[in-house]
Amino acid sequence: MANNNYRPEWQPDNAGSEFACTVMPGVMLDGGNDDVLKHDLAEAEGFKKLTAKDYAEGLMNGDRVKLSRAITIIESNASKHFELGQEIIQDILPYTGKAIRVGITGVPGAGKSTFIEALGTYLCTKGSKVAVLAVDPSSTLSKGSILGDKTRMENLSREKNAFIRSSPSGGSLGGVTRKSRETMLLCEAAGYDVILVETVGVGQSETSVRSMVDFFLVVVITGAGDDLQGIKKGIIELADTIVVNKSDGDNRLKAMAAMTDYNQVLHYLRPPTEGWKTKALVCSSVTGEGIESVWETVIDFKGSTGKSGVYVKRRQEQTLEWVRSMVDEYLRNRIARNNILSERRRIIEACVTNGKTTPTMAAKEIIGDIEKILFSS
Ligand SMILES: Nc1nc2c(ncn2[C@@H]2O[C@H](COP(=O)(O)OP(=O)(O)OP(=O)(O)O)[C@@H](O)[C@H]2O)c(=O)[nH]1
Ligand SMILES: [Mg+2]
Repeated sequence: MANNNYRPEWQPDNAGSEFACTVMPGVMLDGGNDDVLKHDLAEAEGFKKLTAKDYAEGLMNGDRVKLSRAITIIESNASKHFELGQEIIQDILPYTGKAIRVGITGVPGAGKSTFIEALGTYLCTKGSKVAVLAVDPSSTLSKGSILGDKTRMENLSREKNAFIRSSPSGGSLGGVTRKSRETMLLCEAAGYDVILVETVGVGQSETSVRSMVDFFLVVVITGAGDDLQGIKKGIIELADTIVVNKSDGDNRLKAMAAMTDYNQVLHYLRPPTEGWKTKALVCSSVTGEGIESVWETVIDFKGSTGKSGVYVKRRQEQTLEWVRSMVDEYLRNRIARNNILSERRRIIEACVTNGKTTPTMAAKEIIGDIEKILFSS
């Protein structure tokens, strides 16, 4: 450290105020006299002392601070937090499941966050409590994305009935998905009746979000003349509705034309939800036009799939699938982390590559090793 002002040591000696960068003092374990630090530590102590029951009661009374902290516990990778987190989930479980869970995806820049801002604000004015979660299971690099979103959701973040939370970052795919699902349950117990989940990043996030929501909405835009190719067919096949966004100003007619094109394509695709016909709609997240009819579509969906039993059946399947995927992931990790197994596998795989053993024999040997090392007691 160059001097007592906690300036970084690489800063030139004659640096003026244009070097705005300062370095925070480190955590003083004892003898520190920093009031802010003491306050933080005291708060962290209190935080630890709360029981699962305290959290459960707090969040059911609509205490947003306790909700936030319960989510932090769920997101923590520490094992002591894991136990507490599970106890909280167990306590609140009877009070979950009442919200409608809506997943929102779309290419970067399609306007997902702006759409959520418009829809969320609309729902709050109608008396709903709206929780917005961003899920990014595919990447640990986009930790900062929610910061951009907070500014894009400026009105919504001021609503007292809205709660916005970024994705947990880091950890395995299954870990992030678990955290997002449990966060959703916490929000439901806290009385949020609409959960909007934005997918951030690309890759597996769409399927992972599809597997945790009731209704899946794909936001698209008109563009360089390749509207229908611009978005992967696989994603369209997951959609319960397609929303052509940015239908305003000069773009309005183009958006309407795109909606017609999408409706034609949808005609030939099998919808992902039994008994529900996926339709394309238009809206503008800036002017708000069309937002209400998007929501009416969600309500229609809930009504008709609720009546047919598809709604409940999907939730049950999703929950069981989640349990199975956690077991799968546990087993995969245990195998991958075992050094002896890794070394054995490497040798056997080399034998396959150079033709010394057949794929079937190799698989048999690898499985034999797994049985012997991990499962023979
Ligand atoms: N004209 C117009 N612009 C919009 C509309 N919706 C979003 N935008 C603009 O489009 C840009 C991207 O919007 P975002 O909401 O950040 O898009 P996103 O899909 O969340 O983007 P990522 O989170 O980066 O994937 C912003 O500049 C918005 O102001 C709309 O309905 N009309
Ligand atoms: Mg966004």
